[in-house]
This record gives sequence, C-alpha cells and structure tokens, in this order.
Amino acid sequence: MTAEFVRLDVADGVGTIRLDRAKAMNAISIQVQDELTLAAAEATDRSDVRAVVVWGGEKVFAAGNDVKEMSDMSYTDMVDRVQRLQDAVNSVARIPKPVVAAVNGYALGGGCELALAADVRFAADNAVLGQPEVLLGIIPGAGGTQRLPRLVGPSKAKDLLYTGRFVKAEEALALGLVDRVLPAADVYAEAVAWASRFATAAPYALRAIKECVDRGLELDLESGLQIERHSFSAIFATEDSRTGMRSFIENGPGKATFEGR
Ligand code: DAK
Repeated sequence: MTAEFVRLDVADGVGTIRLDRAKAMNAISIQVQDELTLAAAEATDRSDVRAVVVWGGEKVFAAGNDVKEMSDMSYTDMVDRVQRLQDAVNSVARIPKPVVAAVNGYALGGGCELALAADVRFAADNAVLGQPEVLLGIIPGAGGTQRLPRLVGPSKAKDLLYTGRFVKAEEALALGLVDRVLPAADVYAEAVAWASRFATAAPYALRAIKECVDRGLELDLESGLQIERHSFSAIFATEDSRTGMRSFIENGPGKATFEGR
C-alpha cells in the first residue's frame, strides 16, 4: 500500500518522517496512525537512516487526532483500537536513533504527543503547543499524561492538561516543553542540521545511550546504573568502539571515521 499522508524522505543519512495531510491540519486519523507506524518502522530498519526529523511542513505540525473520525467511535471501537493508536506514537518514541521534532504552527493533542515522542523539540516562533483534550471532554491517549510530566514536571504538566490551554513557543521554551525556538523558515533546516551530526557518528553507541536514558528514567537509580553497566560492557563488542579509541590515541579527539558496526 502506498502511504498517502505520511512518508519517509531520506537524504544524507537523515530520514524525515513527513506528515502531509494539509487539508485537515495534519489531523492524525486512523490511516495517518497506521502510516506513521510504517514510516517509523522503516526509519528504524534502514541502515542509511542514522537520525530522524519528524515534520509536518511549514504551516502546521499536527492539530491532534482526527476529532471528526474519533467522535463516531464507540467504547468498544476504542477498546479495539486504543493499543494501535498508542503504538503509532510509541513507534516514533522507540526509533533507536536520535529523533528531533521540527514544529511549525500547531502541535495540539495527539500532535503534541507526537512531538513529545521525539528526543528533542525545535519550535518555530509561530509554534503553538497544547493538550486541549479536556476541552473535548476526553483525556490524552498517546502518552500526554505520562511523557509531559516526565519532561516538564507534574505541576506544569497538570496545569496544561487540566486547562487545555495553548502555549506559544517562548512559553514552551521556558517550560522545557521545547528545546529551541527558531525563526519559522529555519526550523526544519536547523532540525536537519542537528540530525546530520549523527550521520557519521557511531550508531550503536547512540542507540545504547538512548536506551539507557529512556529505560533508566523509568527505574530507580541503581537499576538504571545496572542497565548502563551492561550497555557499557556490550558496546566493547562493536568495531566502532575499537576504531574510536584507536583513532583518539593515534590522531586525537573527534577524528574517528566510524563504519557503523
Ligand atoms: N481533527 C479534525 N479536523 C480538524 C482538527 C482535528 N484535530 N483540527 C482542525 N481540523 C480541521 C477543522 O475542522 C477545519 O476543517 P474544515 O472546516 O475546513 O473542513 C480545518 O481543519 C481548519 O481548522 P479551523 O478552521 O478550526 O482553523 P483555525 O485556524 O481557526 O483553528 C485550530 C486551528 C488548530 C486551533 C483548531 O482547528 C482547533 O482547535 N483544532 C482542534 C484541536 C484539538 O482539540 N486537538 C486535540 C484533538 S483530540 C488516543 C491517542 C491520542 C488521542 C486520543 C486517543 N488513544 C491512544 C486512544 C488524541 C486526541 C486528540 O488529539
């Protein structure tokens, strides 16, 4: 099946997961969710993709799940669908490579949750983020009640989740919801530039760092440190660890050419 609304564009080691459903403000319908899952799987599997940008284009990141479609769903429809809905965003969170969300315009509800699934978020100065589900009488279902408080802390998250209010880019930066605010025309290019740094980096080291951070955050410190110890030992099995340390000794820091093995 050819994807209609989500595609993976690959150039120079960077994969861009591009949401493209402009007529509906990139609303995340069931079809979009399924295509997002496929694009994330492709970005995970392809060895020529070393880092990923998630982008909705110049106008809007995503205005949330498709309210028109969702409004017709019954309790049992949702029970049947809920896991796959969450999996779409989780599939992006689990890409074992650096992932940056480039946010132009609105990132609301499921759109904000998609941005939260990235490792870092670059926002345009016209970006507007929020979790307005409560205003629809529902709650976030793609990680908003979990990833948002982990990122900005419980009280700031509860303020956003309880009120459903929209947050402009500068406030989002102050809250820690986004990491950089940039002129709208530059956001995607800056995100690609950030991702490009990893095109020639050691991919298994990056993968191990991401796993240690993400899994460790769910655990007590000693359990996290144990994961780190195991990952640290395991990374010595890669050729890149040999290459990196040998290159440092022979040529100084930061000059290694990694093979990605
Ligand atoms: N869904 C469907 N259509 C949407 C949409 C959405 N979320 N957002 C916008 N649109 C459509 C509008 O209906 C309109 O369509 P037409 O009338 O042209 O046919 C078109 O996009 C343009 O929107 P507006 O005319 O409203 O444009 P404005 O510039 O005036 O306003 C806006 C833009 C983004 C501020 C406004 O459209 C808005 O507030 N949109 C809704 C935002 C929202 O409430 N988002 C949260 C949706 S709930 C789950 C996982 C996740 C979720 C749920 C479950 N599970 C795992 C179970 C997530 C839920 C959500 O995201």
